Amino acid sequence: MQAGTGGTTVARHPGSDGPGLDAPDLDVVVVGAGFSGLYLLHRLRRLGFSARAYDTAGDVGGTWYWNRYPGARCDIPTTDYAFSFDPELEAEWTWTEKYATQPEILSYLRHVADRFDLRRDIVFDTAVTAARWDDGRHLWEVSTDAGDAVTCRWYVMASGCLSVPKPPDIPGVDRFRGDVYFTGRWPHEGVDFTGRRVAVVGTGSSGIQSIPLIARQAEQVTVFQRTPNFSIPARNGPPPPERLAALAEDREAYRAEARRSRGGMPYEVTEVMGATADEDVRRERLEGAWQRGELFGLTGVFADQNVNRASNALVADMVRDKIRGIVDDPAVAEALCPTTYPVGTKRPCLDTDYYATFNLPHVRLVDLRRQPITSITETGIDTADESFPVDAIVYATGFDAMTGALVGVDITGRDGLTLRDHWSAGPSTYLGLMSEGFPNLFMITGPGSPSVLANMAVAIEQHVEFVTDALADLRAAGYDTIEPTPRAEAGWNQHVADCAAITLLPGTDSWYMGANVPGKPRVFLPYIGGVDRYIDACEEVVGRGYLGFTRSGRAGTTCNDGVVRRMQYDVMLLLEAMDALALPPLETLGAPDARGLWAAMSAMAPPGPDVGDIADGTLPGPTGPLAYRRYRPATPGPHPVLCYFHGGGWMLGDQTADDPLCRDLSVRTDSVVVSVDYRHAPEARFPAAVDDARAALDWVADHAEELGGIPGRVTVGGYSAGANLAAVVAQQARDAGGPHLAAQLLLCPVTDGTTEHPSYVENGEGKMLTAGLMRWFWDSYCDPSDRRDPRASPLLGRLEGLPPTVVVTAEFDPLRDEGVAYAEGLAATGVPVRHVVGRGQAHTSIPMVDVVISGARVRQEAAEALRALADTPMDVATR
Ligand code: NA7
Repeated sequence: MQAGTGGTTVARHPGSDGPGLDAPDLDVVVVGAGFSGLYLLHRLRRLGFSARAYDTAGDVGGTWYWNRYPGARCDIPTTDYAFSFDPELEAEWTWTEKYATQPEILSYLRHVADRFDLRRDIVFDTAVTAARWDDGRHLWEVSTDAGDAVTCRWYVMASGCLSVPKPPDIPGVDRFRGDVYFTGRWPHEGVDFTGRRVAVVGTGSSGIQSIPLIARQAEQVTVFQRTPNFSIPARNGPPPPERLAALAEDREAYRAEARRSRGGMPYEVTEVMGATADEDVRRERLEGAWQRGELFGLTGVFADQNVNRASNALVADMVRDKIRGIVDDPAVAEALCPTTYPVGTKRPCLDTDYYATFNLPHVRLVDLRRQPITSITETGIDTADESFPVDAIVYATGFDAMTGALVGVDITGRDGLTLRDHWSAGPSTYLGLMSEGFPNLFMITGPGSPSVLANMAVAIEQHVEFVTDALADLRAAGYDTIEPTPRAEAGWNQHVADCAAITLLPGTDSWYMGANVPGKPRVFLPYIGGVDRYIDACEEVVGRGYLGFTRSGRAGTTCNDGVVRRMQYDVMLLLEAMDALALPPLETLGAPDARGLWAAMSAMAPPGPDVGDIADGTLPGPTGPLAYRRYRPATPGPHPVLCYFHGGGWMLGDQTADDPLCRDLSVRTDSVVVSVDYRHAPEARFPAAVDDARAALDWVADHAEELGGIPGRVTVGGYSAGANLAAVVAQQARDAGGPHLAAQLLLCPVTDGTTEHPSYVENGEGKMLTAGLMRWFWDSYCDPSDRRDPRASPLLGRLEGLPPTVVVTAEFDPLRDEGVAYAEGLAATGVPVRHVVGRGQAHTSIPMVDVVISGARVRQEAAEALRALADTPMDVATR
């Protein structure tokens, strides 16, 4: 690997030509000997690095060493929940079930340890308690609870996402004199519940898996449920024949497909939208998910179920109906039905006979929402209404997920910074792999990586390969430290949060959000963009010379700063979908066909939100009537009025073309929106559209009251070329002494007749509005000699005295810079301006209501800014 392409070598390393740095005891120390630790040791050894792993357990296995409770199984099919790095290993191991039991998975991991002779580099029954970075010697000093102290160049936390059980936060928890068990720390010899009265607290996956088996033995089982979970039958049995057949046919292709998939295993991805699908299609898909018994089946019934509440409710209703069909007692069935959060926003479960267990006479459900636990007592559990004497309590109360194990070790990075302090407001990582200030510290499946939302086996293998390949690359290039830059890390955190924000998941109190641990910061912890997208990002980082990392060593110091993902996730998907359609560029079609295509695409868009009422009409234009459509909010009027002009490069569309956007603006700004058509190029060239827009504005202002508006509270606005017209007529209204405008709203406006701005170069290709298309629009609309006329290029007009203005720009828009210039120009002349930056947006994404969900935040910000500005005293600068 070459030193960073495009990177900047800024300094020579102090010891680069000298005797070299202190040699550490080991190249690598690994914490954990589960899936991650085992594969790390194997790969590190093969690459010639010395390595040692520590684990508090007495043997290998990680989560499968500890979680020995009855019924513990994986809930990804075991055909997929296994290592894929060695075809021989795969060939020699045969799983007996679709979802293997904990003992079978543990035997597999023991087999892996034996086969690759890994135990000789693992220290068991030993916890790493502290790790301190020595910045002078470029190494980590690692200490253990056995009193060992060892130095290493690289330190890898392979400590698992769900490995630190959460202490039950229940009053009186230490008082109980009977037997206490934690599902995550189950006795190795097993537990016989025969003849005993057992309480189980917690109904997550561990509770749901164990309760039916505990009920087979115990004399009495009382389940204390705080939040019901969505669970579907696992339908366990032999490994799925279709997956076995696909693996037998082409193992490598199957494994590659897993890595190119959203969840880390091959799975059919549907395009069926729950919100719009026919009833019989819905029914078939819902029943199919219930019958199939796979988690990704439940979370992927409909393409929109994780972003659209109505679609999600279809899936939730299906599970609730099934629960009601299984559980005999309607009151118990209702208590088992999750109703307070969308399905999939807490980790759903797979079960075997879970709901039917509540039909057994000796099993009782206690709904803690109705009768909360007041205290654990010496003899049992007291709720607000009752006392429950029991012989044993099983706590299935979950884990300090994703960060617990990482901050559980006292890790101190550069300048005495501890990881706990660095993450006090929530974890901050680059790619979920590293954190700034902690050189040479890697995390396997850390927060900010797909991890718990994916097939962990695939997530782990990919991380281990990234880390070990990175170490080999560093060694080859003469570096001995690597650390993310603050900018790269902040950019990744933003991307992780942006991806989550599109979905319903951050709205639910779940361990994905850290909500199950009192006092833990609420941050969406895993990366929800998918294994495939995540791997793309990792590959791009490496391909671009370790983008976002600083590397140092005898080769010097190379800082290759940058952000790997700046575009909003849904904008990226939109652009890819448009690419896949391979539509001819509009500018090659001629105006009539371009209009046809434009109209066809507009017709496919979701309708946008409901408004109070919509009416169509005409108003007098300079050469004939102009059609308009009026949107009135459902709230009591009168309302401010927004006179709106549609986008389409002065050539395409009409007063209804931006229907979803106009509805959205009406709702968000609580305004009557009057969308007025105007004459289009090339038939009617500049300044026909301006003249029409001017006449329309005058008419709307004169008729504000009839339109349901407040006289004198008229705003002008538009999108793209429509925003150009809005800006122009606002200047004209100022010059003519009226109409008085409360504000103007310019969404991605054209303000300048040149196509020279840097944003044209950066975003001129591949983002729907291209530089070529924009040139065609200009050429069709306006002679080159007219383009410096302020009626074409309002940026060149006089900006003083314009009404308060909201300018919205999109980061990936050829028009971005002229929008920015207009906002800056207005502000420089004292016009009150709010510049709303559509971070990660493209020109066409901001108005795509209910298609690009991230655009809603931008429109909301613009609407709030408009309300705030329009409410400022008007004698400031309006004439
Ligand atoms: P989970 O999924 O975190 O479930 C823990 C359960 O314990 C959940 O029902 C909690 O209710 C409940 N809980 C936690 N604290 C309390 C208190 N104080 N009182 C009553 N109930 C409580 O952990 P699991 O071990 O089941 O599963 C973890 C993951 O492991 C699983 O998703 C798979 O990925 C494998 P709450 O929902 O917080 O109201």
